[in-house]
Amino acid sequence: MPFTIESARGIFPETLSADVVPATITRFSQLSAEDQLALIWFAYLEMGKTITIAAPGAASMVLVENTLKEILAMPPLEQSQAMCDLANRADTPVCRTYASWSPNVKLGFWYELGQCMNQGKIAAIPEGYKLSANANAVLDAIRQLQGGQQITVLRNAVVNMGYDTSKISDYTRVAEPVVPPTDISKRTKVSIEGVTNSTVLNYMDNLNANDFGALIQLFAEDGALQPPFKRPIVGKEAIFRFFNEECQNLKLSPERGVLEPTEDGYTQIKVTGKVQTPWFGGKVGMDIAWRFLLNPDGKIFFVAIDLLASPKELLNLIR
Ligand code: ECH
Ligand code: GLY
Ligand code: GLY
Repeated sequence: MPFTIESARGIFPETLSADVVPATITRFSQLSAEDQLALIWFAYLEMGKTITIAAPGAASMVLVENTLKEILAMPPLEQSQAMCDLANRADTPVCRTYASWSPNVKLGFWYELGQCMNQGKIAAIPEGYKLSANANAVLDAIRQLQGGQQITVLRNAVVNMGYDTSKISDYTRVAEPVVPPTDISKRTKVSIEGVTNSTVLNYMDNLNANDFGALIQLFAEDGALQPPFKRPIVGKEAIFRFFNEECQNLKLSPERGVLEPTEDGYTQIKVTGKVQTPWFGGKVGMDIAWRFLLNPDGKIFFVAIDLLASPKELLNLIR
């Protein structure tokens, strides 16, 4: 076999991803828990002036209900402590429960806490809280980012909170129920300038239709998918779980691409375009590249999804 997952990660090396995102996440993670929470609160208030977050679905609210009630019942100082514990990744029952939730359930939980703060139902970030100099610098760095990069930093901060699951011997993963795929009659088809490959077109159309059953059939048994700034997820079973837990209701709008045969019957294809998350819809467009490597059977051996450094990168299709 000419490629390993590790070597496949290097296809289309000219692709410039938004390295400023992991750099900002690292700086953020070095702040105190108090600073982290206050910083997100301030960032959230500023962003809220121009973009609104969609309310989470009822199904994910049911999943966080008990924990929310528990926190609402606490005296204010304990509420603040519970939130700091989450940012500190402490070992508490709430932090263990939180750790078992999928990213969207975690985001829905904080969405509700934010609503409660606005309504004065739960301890807010103290009015006159002064961020440390470092925290102010990180907030400024976030202000400089493009919208898609800002929400990626926020999502990451939320996903990283709670107790470390690798330290919990057994836990049950909690995610929203999977919605049924879009009815065939209501599906849309993408068209991509420069690409007619059916695996790539079906990938986009099936993901847009939440048809994860059909989508996973496009992958090789030992195939891998690499989300932005993450290690590859390897094997059909793990990828299928990722689709069900984290990829519902995305909107992919690929625009253009290039295809070139490579070693031993493999084909590499790069596509660029926009992606919307259901949380922000059309208000935040993310500039994305997909770097596919298809095996000789036309199955996906590897696909990387990159958040691009700038809109200019949408036109960078150099091999
Ligand atoms: C408050 C203060 C106290 C602390 C906290 C607070 C609440 C914060 C809240 C934050 C909410 C943030 C949200 C962020 C959502 C971000 C979503 C993103 C989605 C990106 C998706 C992409 C998909 C790409 C993919 C493609 C594929 O082809 C394959 C699959 C996949 C304020 C109370 C914490 C409420 C809602 C960035 C890029 C294209 C890889 C998925
Ligand atoms: N409101 C967006 C989601 O539940 O994914
Ligand atoms: N933001 C990348 C992901 O969905 O994992």
